[in-house]
Amino acid sequence: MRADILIHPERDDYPAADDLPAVRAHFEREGYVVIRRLLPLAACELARQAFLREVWPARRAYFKRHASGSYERNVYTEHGHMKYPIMNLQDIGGRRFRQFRQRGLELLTHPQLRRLMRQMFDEPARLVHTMYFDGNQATWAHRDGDYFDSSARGRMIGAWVAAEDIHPDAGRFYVVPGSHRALVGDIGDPNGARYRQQLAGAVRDAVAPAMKQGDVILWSALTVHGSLPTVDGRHPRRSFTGHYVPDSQPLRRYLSSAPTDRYIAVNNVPVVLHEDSHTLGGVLKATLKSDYPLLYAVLRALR
Ligand SMILES: O=C(O)CCC(=O)C(=O)O
Repeated sequence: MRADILIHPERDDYPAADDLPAVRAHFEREGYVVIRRLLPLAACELARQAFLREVWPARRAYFKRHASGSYERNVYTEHGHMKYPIMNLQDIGGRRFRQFRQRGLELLTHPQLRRLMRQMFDEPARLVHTMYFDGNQATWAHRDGDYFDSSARGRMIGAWVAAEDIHPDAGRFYVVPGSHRALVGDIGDPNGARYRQQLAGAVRDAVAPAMKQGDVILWSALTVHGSLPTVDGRHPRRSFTGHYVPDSQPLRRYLSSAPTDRYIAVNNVPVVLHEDSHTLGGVLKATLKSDYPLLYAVLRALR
């Protein structure tokens, strides 16, 4: 645990999901809110099991990673957890991981979450970015809105979904209450050292809620958050995150100029695709990475 982070004792007086005024008031005041048992345990379990069955044993397949932004194979911790999260499961191609992709996206677009997002935005939501976590990469302190956001600054909302009961020592997700209103002005390149230093400095007073299967944390695009260092590496932290924007607003990306108008629909929620899955070349590439990784590795080495 970082010695300089003060983790507040859990008060757990979060509003109930159906008390919308209280949910919104907490979110607007603190920059985050926890909703207990929002999602059915069975839906969490289907997604978690699909990971264990399809992705965890796949030593050779390539998945896009959050930390590097590149396609890499699974790296396992000394306790056998997949260390680096998978980014944008909607872009996984081929057939080999289709249950994981489908079940994960079904969880992030579940009618309960879809309804909550609609209420938060006063209009339907679009899912623009997703992640899956097994082990802990110890995510650096950041604000999502420095990487991408809705066209109206700060309106994007992140959701962290516990796919299982998360052990407190697994490297809990934390947020810095009130930070969505505290940091203003130019804080530089979000992949640069200055940014990381400045944001890490903002993490004095964090909240790291204890999360049980089906619990969800929502946070604002401008709220500083990350994950605590792992205390006991035996424990995984299986979870999905989704980032949502109001459907009427374009997604704004600060670090890439990739087009944003292609999507699939899952549970009636548009889910933005990030790879060129609309071209034959794009489909072939995505299929190679997951279903024929050895061939992909050879072609990559020849390039
Ligand atoms: O749980 C984590 O490690 C970080 C998740 C996160 O930062 C995000 O989804 O934006």
